Amino acid sequence: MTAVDLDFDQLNSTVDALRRSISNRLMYGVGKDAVAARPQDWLNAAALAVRDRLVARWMKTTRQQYEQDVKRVYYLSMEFLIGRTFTNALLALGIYDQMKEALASLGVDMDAVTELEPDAALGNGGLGRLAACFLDSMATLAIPGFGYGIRYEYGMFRQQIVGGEQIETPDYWLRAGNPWEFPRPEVQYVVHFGGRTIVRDGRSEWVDTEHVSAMAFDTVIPGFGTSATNTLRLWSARATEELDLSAFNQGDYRRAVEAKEHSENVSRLLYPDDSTPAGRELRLRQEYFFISATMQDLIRRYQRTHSTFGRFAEKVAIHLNDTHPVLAIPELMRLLVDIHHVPWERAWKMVHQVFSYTNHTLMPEALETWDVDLLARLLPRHLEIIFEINAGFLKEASEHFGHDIDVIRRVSLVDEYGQRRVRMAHLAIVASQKVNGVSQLHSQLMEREFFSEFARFFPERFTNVTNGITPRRWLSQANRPLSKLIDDRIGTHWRTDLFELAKLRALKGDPAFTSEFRAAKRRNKIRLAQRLLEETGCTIHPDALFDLQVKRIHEYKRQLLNVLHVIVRYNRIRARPNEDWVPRVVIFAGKAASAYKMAKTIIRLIGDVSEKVNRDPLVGDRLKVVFVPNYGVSAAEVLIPAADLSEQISMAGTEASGTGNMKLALNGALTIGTMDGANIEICEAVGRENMFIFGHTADGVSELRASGYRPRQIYEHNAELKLALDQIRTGYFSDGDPHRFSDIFHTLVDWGDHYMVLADFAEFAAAQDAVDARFRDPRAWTASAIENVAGMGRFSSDRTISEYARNIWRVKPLIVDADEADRAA
Ligand code: B1N
Repeated sequence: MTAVDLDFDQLNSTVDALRRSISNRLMYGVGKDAVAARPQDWLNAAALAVRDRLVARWMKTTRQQYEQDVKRVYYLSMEFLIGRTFTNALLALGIYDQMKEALASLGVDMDAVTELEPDAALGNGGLGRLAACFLDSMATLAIPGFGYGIRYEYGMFRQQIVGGEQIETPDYWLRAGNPWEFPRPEVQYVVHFGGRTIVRDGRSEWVDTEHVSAMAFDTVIPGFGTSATNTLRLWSARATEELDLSAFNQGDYRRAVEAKEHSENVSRLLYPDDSTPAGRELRLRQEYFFISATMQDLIRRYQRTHSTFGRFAEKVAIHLNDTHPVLAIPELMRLLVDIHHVPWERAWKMVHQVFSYTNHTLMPEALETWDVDLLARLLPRHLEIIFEINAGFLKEASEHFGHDIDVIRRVSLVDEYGQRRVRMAHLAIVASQKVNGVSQLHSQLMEREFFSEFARFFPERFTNVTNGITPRRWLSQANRPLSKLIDDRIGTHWRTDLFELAKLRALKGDPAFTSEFRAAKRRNKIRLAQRLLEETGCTIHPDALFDLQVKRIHEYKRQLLNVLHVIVRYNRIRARPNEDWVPRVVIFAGKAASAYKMAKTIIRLIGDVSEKVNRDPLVGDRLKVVFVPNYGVSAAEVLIPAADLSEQISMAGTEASGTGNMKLALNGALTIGTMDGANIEICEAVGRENMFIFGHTADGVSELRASGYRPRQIYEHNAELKLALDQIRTGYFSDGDPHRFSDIFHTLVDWGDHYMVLADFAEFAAAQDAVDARFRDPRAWTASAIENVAGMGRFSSDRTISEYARNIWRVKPLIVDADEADRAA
């Protein structure tokens, strides 16, 4: 920053200046008098005061981007799971303490009003949260990046547990207004659907379409410790004509309004379907809606400073966050060829240079495909383009693979088995210059198994970029006791260079540090215990081992393995109540996709087991089971810092990376986990002796499956496991009702146990015993916890984004201030 900017920022950062701004914003922004203001009004006024301070930086960054004619990255994602913004922005600006004091001087408790901010929950889970961490890192590293997505009016549903069952209620997060967004009614694009294609003068045209307009809403993304900012641009659907005038003039007012409603539905709600199939027409409309507006917008931005497309690939990188935005590929082809009259071959070359694609799952049922008939009806021109891309690709491929018809069928963009479908991952791979997985194991499985033919054909295309998390939100903001301790010992620089945490290793033997480290964890555990008491009426003791499994409910993540162990432990305690048990609180949190029956039954089972265990006087504080409703970013910020043990127990080969595993280890939890996803790299970083690794490896899983897996045999030979499963089957946890959980029993014992829960059970239980043994020795436990924190440097999303910037997008950071520009020149 220049000296002038610094002075300006400092002047604006004083308690006095903030107090004046808040009062002003309350009156002129919110339209309230201090005596009449409710807590929500104060929050909005304070948020506007913070936003004002961000805007100056934002304008400056945008100006510099134009001046330096930088290459820009467009990060296309159907999901951005941002959570709350207020505290995050205060920390980025370095005005947290001043704001707290300013609000206090106005008689407002900042902690209380902070809790009123709704989460921006525009995502399902890991994939959406990753996009949010990436925005934070791109801004912090001054990478000129734009997030593009949909401004859903209803985000991820709110989860309530009623009578043990998940009930979904809508999340209308915009109810109290959104002080962080800037509506841009002047930035609107028409998006077409339906119609048909014709050829006129040798050119394809898409005609007789229906239209929706996409209107931009911008949010500033502040960088930490820099004046650089970025933009998240979200599209909202508007009817192209306010009302259907013909219907209106015919006196059919209701039909006119309905048509408007219908076209605006496209940005109404987030599909709550994480890694489970959601093949519905409205979803396809959403995907096309947002990428069409985005492609038009980025072409317009490019054309503002360039008169031909000659430098397009030098100035633009477009990243596909999974296949959900893949229609951007045929859309860019269409815009270039049909609208801007670029010859096909040249357009295809440009498309290939700008796109890159990250795969986030290999679960066959989650790989997106779209019915050819549906595409023909909704996007006929795009289907033609996809067929043409496929023809070109198959021609090359059959030369390469020596006309092996089986291989050609497998790699084709169109799945011809049964009802014809377009394979979106194949389209992404064929068009992109780089394709990556999100952990070493996952990228390996992509190359060796799922996309092996593509990897042979395009070996230079495939690469790995292991996921990361932002230390600003997940340590600095969520865990203030530990952050403060770290600041005191090694300084504050770790926020932008997480490798600094390695310095903590030297403090492992320092008694003062270890006892303060333990005290910080205890404070977080007490905070969680208080929240749980308020919210669920459940009492837990902060000296117990807090054992967390917090993530979407899915069979592959194996919450059932955890529950089975809880039941076995419960039976053991009842059998030998006088033994010296390590007290444990097993905490579950997570949402089930609304149509995923088995996931919902698992929630029910957790609830029923918790009822039985928590009420058993013979068990007391030795074991408690809690299901925390409505898991989301804000809940995670309270739960994760309080964890002693992190459950990362997916069947090896199924969890692409995981990022909760990183958040928990960064907050000093020890991991019990399988050699899956990023667990393997965490293990490398923190040392196997500081984790509890168990279970089949990915290769082990394949071998067991090939050799004929028989779960019933395991059931019959493991008495403790058999008892637990029989209790589930006979209604021991369900008031004698044998039907409630019979599907769970049969899935595990009789129907093949697809995720090999029983195969890993014995080792899991043994690993849990090792956990208890370590926990009994607080010094050994704390030493391992410190090793975990110290080893987390490489899991900063700053490292991840640097890799994307260098190897995939080939973009350089913006030169942020004049001094730097001088130095560079
Ligand atoms: O993406 C995360 C990974 O850390 C997780 O391991 C992975 O499960 C997650 C369809 C998905 N993969 N696929 C999805 C989300 C929504 C949807 O509609 C699929 N989410 C993941 C970040 O890399």
